[in-house]
Amino acid sequence: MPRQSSTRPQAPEGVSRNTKASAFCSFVQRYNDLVLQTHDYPDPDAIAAAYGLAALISALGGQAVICYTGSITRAITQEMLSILRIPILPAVCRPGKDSAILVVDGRIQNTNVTKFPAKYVAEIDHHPTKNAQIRVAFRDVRPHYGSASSIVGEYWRDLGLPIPRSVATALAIGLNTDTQRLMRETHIADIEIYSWLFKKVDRTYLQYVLNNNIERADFQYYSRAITSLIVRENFGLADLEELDNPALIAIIGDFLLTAKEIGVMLTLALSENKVMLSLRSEDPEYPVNDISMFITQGIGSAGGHRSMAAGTCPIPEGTDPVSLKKQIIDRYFSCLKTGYGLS
Ligand SMILES: [Mn+2]
Repeated sequence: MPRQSSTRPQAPEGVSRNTKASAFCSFVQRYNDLVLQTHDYPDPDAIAAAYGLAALISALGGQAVICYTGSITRAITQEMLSILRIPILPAVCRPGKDSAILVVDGRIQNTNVTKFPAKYVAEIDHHPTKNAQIRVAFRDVRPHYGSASSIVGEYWRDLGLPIPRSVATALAIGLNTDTQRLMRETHIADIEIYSWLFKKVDRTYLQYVLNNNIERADFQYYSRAITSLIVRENFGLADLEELDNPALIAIIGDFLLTAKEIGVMLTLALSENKVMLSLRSEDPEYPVNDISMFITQGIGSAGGHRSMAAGTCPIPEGTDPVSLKKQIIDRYFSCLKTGYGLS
């Protein structure tokens, strides 16, 4: 049972009863002590959306903590946490068995949401999925939206609550990052909420974070990516070898995709006992959510959007990672030959 508080959160007056924002208010009236869990290795969108929700729940009279599994590997993301004072618990935090968890920027059933032995009661996400839906107390899934931050921004706007500057700034960073500065999977709703947020953000800090996404130490991996790059038709492939940093793998994939000759990009890296995959596509005939699932079928897991996806393939004991990588690469390029025979 959700913890009952003597001061039950109330929906602000004048809120239309049929919006998702008011449904979220009703949910917070029932569950006013929540754990907000992002997908593993949270990116700026996941962190910002969780932060925006935690502040909103608090404004509605409830309370929430943010937790995640994996690590936050980007220096700029770490800095965003400290400057905006985002209260995120370290990866070692473990919710208790009575905790009520809301998953944000991912789905409860995703493999990239490591489960805690607690009660999963809600999900807010913008990724498409083929997983069956489980029963939850609250669900807001908008696969056509470019970011989870956009959904959370709309809650603030639609509830008519004064959004703190740090929350607006974080949401604007998350929205920009996931939509590649409003150029990827961007819905008109993302633009509309961005225009609303933009009036309330710290513009200097927003610009600083968005323009300083990489560090000098990353350049060696750019170098590896460029050296290892193979291009067949419009399919690109790069192998970064050892790199335990899914965010950087994706950033480098985005960079290579900006080459005119490349329309689809697979970037690989080895991390601990797994091969990590990051996929990007700007060719509508090659949706990488389908390609990623085809590549990892029976040997790993994957998912994402038409234009961005990620996956992992564990290296079985005694197996040579080189042969696993070869299998992944062969499957990837076979997508070209088979046309769109992805099932
Ligand atoms: Mn996202």
